[in-house]
Amino acid sequence: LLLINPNTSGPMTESIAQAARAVAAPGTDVRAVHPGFGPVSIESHYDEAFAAAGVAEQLRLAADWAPDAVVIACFGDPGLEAARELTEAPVLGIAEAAFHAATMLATGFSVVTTMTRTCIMAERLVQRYGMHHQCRGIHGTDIPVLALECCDEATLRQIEEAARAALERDRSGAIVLGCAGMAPLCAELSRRLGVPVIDGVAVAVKFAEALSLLGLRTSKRGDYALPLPKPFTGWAGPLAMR
Ligand code: 5HY
Repeated sequence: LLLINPNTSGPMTESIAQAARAVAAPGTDVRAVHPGFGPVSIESHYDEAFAAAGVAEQLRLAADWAPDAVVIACFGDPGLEAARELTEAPVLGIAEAAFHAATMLATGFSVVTTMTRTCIMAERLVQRYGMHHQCRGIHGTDIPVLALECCDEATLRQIEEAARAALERDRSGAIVLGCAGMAPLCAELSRRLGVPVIDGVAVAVKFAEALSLLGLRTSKRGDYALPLPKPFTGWAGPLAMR
């Protein structure tokens, strides 16, 4: 399983990998990577533009060992559709996976994420994935993504309180964690809140295993067919389809 952290923070890649390996089946070899270029955290549309290209770069680099499945471990699911064009393996974004899991556990869920300005990204994903009836609210905490790398009790309490307020305000039954960096907090938050708290990293890994074991792969008919070969100029030259 290819696990891509689309930001370039090494410590965050490692914490995401630990969360994935904690739930992966014994036979699943999780190979965690991040792009060779781009932002250390993804907190804006500008960051996300480069992250999407970084996801494509890592998929192209992994082509020679042909992953059985791919997980994009950033809550904006950057580069998800382009990634699906590049491989026959199932490709899962952690937001899409978490949304689907939440709809199986509660009639309504709330998202608690990092910077408030990134809520628009989750809102657009909810619309794109058709989850607008089940997602009852998306709430920022203005915790910077990289602040989660050394999450103290105060930060954990801040996320807990935001989730508690969201459950009340939205009349939700479950919480979706809006950042891959929150993965290590999932179990403790679920214990404190007494509701399902869904970490998209763990869910995406198990969904990916399930699809792979069922032999279900990305369709190559229509818009997920391989991109047409054409030259790419400048630094992107090596990323061109031959
Ligand atoms: C993430 N950013 O999961 C998102 C969180 C967000 O660098 N990893 C990031 O707020 O979009």
